[in-house]
Amino acid sequence: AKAQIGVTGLAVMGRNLARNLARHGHTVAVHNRSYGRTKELVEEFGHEGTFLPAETAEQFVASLERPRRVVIMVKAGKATDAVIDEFAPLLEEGDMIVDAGNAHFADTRRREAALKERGLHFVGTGVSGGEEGALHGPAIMPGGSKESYEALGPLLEDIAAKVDGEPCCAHVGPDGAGHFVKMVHNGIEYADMQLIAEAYDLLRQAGGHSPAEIAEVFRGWNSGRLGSYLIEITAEVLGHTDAATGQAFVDVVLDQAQQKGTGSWTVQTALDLGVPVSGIAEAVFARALSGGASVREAAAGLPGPTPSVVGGSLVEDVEQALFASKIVAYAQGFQQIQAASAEYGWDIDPGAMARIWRDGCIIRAKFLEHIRVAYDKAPELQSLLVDDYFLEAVGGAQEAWRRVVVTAAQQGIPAPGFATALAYYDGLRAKRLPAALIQGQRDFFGAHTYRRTDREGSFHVLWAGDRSEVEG
Ligand code: NBP
Repeated sequence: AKAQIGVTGLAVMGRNLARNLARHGHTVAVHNRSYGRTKELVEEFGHEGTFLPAETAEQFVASLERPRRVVIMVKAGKATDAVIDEFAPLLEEGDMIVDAGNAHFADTRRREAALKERGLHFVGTGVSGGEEGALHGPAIMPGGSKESYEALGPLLEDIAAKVDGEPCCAHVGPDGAGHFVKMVHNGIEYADMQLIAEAYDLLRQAGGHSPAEIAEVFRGWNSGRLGSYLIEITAEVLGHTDAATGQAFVDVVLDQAQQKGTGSWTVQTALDLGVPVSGIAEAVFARALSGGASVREAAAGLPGPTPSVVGGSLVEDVEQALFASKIVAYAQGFQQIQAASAEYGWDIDPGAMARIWRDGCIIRAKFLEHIRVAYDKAPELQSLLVDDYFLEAVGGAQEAWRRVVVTAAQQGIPAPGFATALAYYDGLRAKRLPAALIQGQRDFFGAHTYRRTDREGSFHVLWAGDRSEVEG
C-alpha cells in the first residue's frame, strides 16, 4: 500500500507531525537528509502506526499515492529551497509540496509562483504549538490554492487541535497567506509575553509581592477572562524554585531575552503596510533592550526613583491594564492581517483565524472566542476595539489602566507595552490629533501641501512670501 502523505525533515517538529499523522491511522512516508533520523523514528515509534521509511528522495516519492502530498519540515531558509530543488523534479502535475516550517511569507510567494509554473501546488503552512502541539494537535494555517486545500485539508484537520469538535485548521488564503498569519500569530505572542512580564514586574516592584505570591495571582487570573496558555505557564515558571540555590527560578535566570526573528518580521512587514502594531514593536524592542548588556551597564547609574511599595488596588488594576493592553495588541495584529489581505488579495476571514487559534497554539486563550464572535458578527469590523464586548472591556478598564501607567512612570518601572497600548487607544479615540501641526510643518519646509477641514482640495501657504494660501 502507498502512503497518503509524506514528511521529509524529521527533527523534533517533523518527527512529531509524522507520528501525529500515523496515530490518526494515515500511512506516512518518512524521509530525512541523513537516514539516521528516519531509522530512529521507525525504531522508536514504529508501533504507533504505519510508516514507510525511505532512504532516498526517489524511494520517498515512489511510496506516495497520487496526488502526492509532500510535507517539508526543515530549517527555514536555504534548506527549504534545497529540499524543493531536490523533490520538485521528481513530482508530477497536481502533486503538492507543503512547507510546514517557519518561512517568511515573501519566500512562500516566490516559491509558490515558481512551482505553479511546473504544475505543482505549493502550500506554505503555518504550524503553531511547538513540539508538543505537533504531536498532540497543533493550530494549522495553510495557504496555497483552494484546490490544494481540498486534497490536503481533511488530513490536516484530522491532526489539528479541536475545540468542541471543530478543528484548529482552516484554509487561510492563497500563496503566502498561511505563513503571513503564522508570522502575525508569533508577533502577537511577543506582545502577549511582554505584557505579562510587565504585569509581573509591577506586582514585584510596586506591589512588593514574591514570585510565589505572584504565581498565585496568575493562577487566579487564569480562571477568569485572562485564561490562556501563556498565563498558565507564567504561574508555573514563577512558582518554580531553582534546585541549585533554593531561590525563585526567575531570580537566577539572566534577564536578557532572545528571539528567533518572527517578531521582527511582523514589525518590518507592518512598517511596509503602514499598520501601527506598536504593541508588537515595543515587545521586540524590549527584548532587544534587555539583550544590550554593555549599554545597560553603561546606563545603570542614570538617576531615577527607587520603587517603593504602593498599596491599594494594584493587583486588580494590573489585571485590568493587562487585559486592555492585550486587547489592543490583538486589535493591531488583526488589523495587520486585514491590511495584508487587502494588499495581496488574500480574502482572509479574520474570524476564522481567531477560531483556529483557540487551541493548539501558544496564544490559545479564552478571549479568542470573543474575537471570533466579533468578526462573525461584523466581518468588516474596522477595529476589534469598537466591537461591543471589547469596547466595554477596555472602557471599563481604562481608569485602572491609566493608574498603572502612572504608577509605572512614577516608580521608574519600565512598562512600554502598557504605555504604548494606552497611547494607541487614546490616539484612536482622539477627535483631533496634532497630525494637523505635522502637516503644517511639512508644508512649511517642503511645500508638501495639506488638506483642509472645511473644503476639498490640497493647499499650500506661501511661507516665504506673503503667507497667502494657494491651491497645491
Ligand atoms: P530544525 O529547524 O532544527 O531543522 C532540522 C532539520 O532540517 C533536519 O531534518 C535537517 O536534516 C534538515 N535540514 C537542514 Br538543517 N538543512 C538541510 C538541507 N540543506 N537539506 C535537507 N534537509 C536539511 O528542525 P525543527 O526544530 O524540527 O523545525 C522544523 C521547522 O519547523 C523549522 O522551519 C522551524 O522554524 C519550524 N517550527 C519549529 C517549531 C519548534 O517549536 N521547534 C515550532 C513551529 C515551527 P539533518 O537531520 O540531515 O540535519
